Amino acid sequence: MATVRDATYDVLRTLGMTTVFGNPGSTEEPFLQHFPADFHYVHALHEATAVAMADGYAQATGAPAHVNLHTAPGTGNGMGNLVTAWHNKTPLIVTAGQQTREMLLLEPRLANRRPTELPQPYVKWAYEPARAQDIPAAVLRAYATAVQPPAGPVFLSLPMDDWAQTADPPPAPRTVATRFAPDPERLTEFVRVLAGSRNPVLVYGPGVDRAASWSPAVALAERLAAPVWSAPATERAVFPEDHPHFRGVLPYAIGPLAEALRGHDTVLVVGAPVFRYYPYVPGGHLPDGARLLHVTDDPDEAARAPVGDSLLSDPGLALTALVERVPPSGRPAPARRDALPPPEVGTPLSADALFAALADHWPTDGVLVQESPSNLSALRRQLRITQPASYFTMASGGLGYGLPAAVGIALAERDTGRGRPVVAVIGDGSFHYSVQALWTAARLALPVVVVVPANQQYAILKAFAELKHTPGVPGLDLPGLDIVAIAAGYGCATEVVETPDQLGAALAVGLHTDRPTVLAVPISTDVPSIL
Ligand SMILES: Cc1ncc(C[n+]2csc(CCOP(=O)(O)OP(=O)(O)O)c2C)c(N)n1
Repeated sequence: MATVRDATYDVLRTLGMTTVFGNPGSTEEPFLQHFPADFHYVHALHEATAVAMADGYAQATGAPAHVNLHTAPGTGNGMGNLVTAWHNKTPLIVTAGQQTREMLLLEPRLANRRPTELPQPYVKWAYEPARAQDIPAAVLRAYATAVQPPAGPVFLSLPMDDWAQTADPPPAPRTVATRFAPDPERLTEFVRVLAGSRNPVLVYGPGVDRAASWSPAVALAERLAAPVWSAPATERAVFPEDHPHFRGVLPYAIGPLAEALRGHDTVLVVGAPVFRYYPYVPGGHLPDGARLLHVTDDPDEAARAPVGDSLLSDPGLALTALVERVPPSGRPAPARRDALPPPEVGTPLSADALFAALADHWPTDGVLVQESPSNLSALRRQLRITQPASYFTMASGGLGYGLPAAVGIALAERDTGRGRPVVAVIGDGSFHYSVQALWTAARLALPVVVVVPANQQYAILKAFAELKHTPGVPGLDLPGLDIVAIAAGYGCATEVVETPDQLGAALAVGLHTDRPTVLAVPISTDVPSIL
C-alpha cells in the first residue's frame, strides 16, 4: 500500500518539483527519510537562506520552488524572506513540519501553535490538512494557488505522523492557467486615450520582465515614440537600458517622482505598483494635467493605487494587444540620454568608479543580483542591464535576500544548462543577514562572484537620518568586520580588491572556477543623498 509520503513525492514529481531547499529538524525527518535518489536536497544552514535561495531558483527557472522548513521556529527564521517572496510575487510552496497529531492538544515542544496564522499575511494560502490523506491533494492546491496571478508563496503545515499513513488513491493531475487577457472594452478605452495623447510616457515594472515581455514593451515604446522609465525600486530590470528611449529609474518618493514625469499628459504604468515609494516627500502623485493608466495582473495593486484607471491583465498580453491596436504616433523618437562622463578613479574607489569597472568587465550574458542600498543609484547608473531576466533584488526592502538569492539563481543557471555567470553586489552590512548562503554555494561548487562594496557603515540609514532630521541614531557604523576571513571560513575563494584592474582579473578567474568568490572592495565612506 502506498503511504502518504510515497503519494506526496509522486505529486511533487508530476509537478517537476524535485529540488527541495531546506534546513532539517525532527519534525521534518519522517518526510525526508529515505530521500529519493531523483530528488535534490539543497541544504541551507538557516531558514532565511533556504527561502531566498528557493526564491532566486524559482525566478530564474520560471517555475515554483519547494522550501521545507522546521515547524514554528524555522518558519519564524524564514519569515523575513517570505515577506520578500510575497512582494517579489515568487511562487513558492513552503512546507513545514508539525508535531505529531497524538500530542498536539497538550502542545509539546516544537508544536506550531497556530500554524496557519504564523506566516500571515505573507502567504496566499496557509493550511494544515484535516486528514493525513489530504496532503497530496493539498500540494496540488498549493501549487495552483502559488502560480496563478498574482503569483506568491503558500504554506502547508504537515504533522510528522501523517507520512506513514496509508494514502488514498492519487489525486487527479490537473493544470491551471497563469495568464489572463484584458477586458476588450476597457482595452479599447486605453487605446483611445493613448492614441489621443500628445506626449505619453511609459513606466514599466517588474511584471513586464516576469511575463518575459521586453519585446512588446519595446515595440509599444517605439510605436508611441514615448520615453520609458523603470518604475521605482523594481526587483527586476524591465527594459533594455541601452535603448535610446530609456530614461532611467524613477525616484522612489512622491514629489520627486511626479517632477520626473512633468510635461507628460498620459502615464501608462505596466506591471508595477503605483508606486513603490520609500522616504515620504510630499507632493502630487502626478504632474498637473496628467492622466495615469495602470495595467497589472494584481487586483490589490490596482485597488490601492492612489491615482489612475486600471486594467487587469497579464502585462505581456496587454502590451501585445496595445502594440496591435495603437496607431504609430508620427512623432520623432526621443533623443538618447547623454553618455556619463567616466568617474574619477581614486583610493579608495568611489561607488561609481567601482561599478564603472564592473561594467567594463561585465560578461555579455551576466546576471546581476543587488543588495547594496546606498549604492543602488550608482550601480544602476553605471551598469546598464540589456538582457531580460538578468537583474534581481528584493521588492520588500528587507535585507538578507540578495546573497542567498544569488546562490539559488546560480544553481538554476546550472540546472537549466543555461550557465549564465552570476555576480552579486552585496553591501558590507547586508552581507551578514544570510551570510551562511556562502557555505551552500561552496558545497555546490557554484562559480558565483560576490562583490562587497565595503564602506564600514549603514550608509543609507545615515542618508535617511539626514533627510528626516533625526541625528544621533546609534548602530550605524560597522567597524572590525573581516569579510575575507568570514568568506574563507565558509569555503570561498576571497581577496581584497582595490583597483579596477584587480577587479577585472578577479572576475575573470572567479566566474570560471568551481567555487564561490567573495571580493571585498573598500570604497569611499561618503554618504550619497537618498534621492
Ligand atoms: C531585515 C532588515 N533589517 C534591517 C534593515 C534596515 N536597513 C536598511 S538598509 C541597512 C543598511 C545596509 O547596509 P549596507 O549593506 O552596508 O549598505 P549601505 O547602506 O552602506 O550601502 C539597514 C540595516 C532592513 N532593511 N532589513
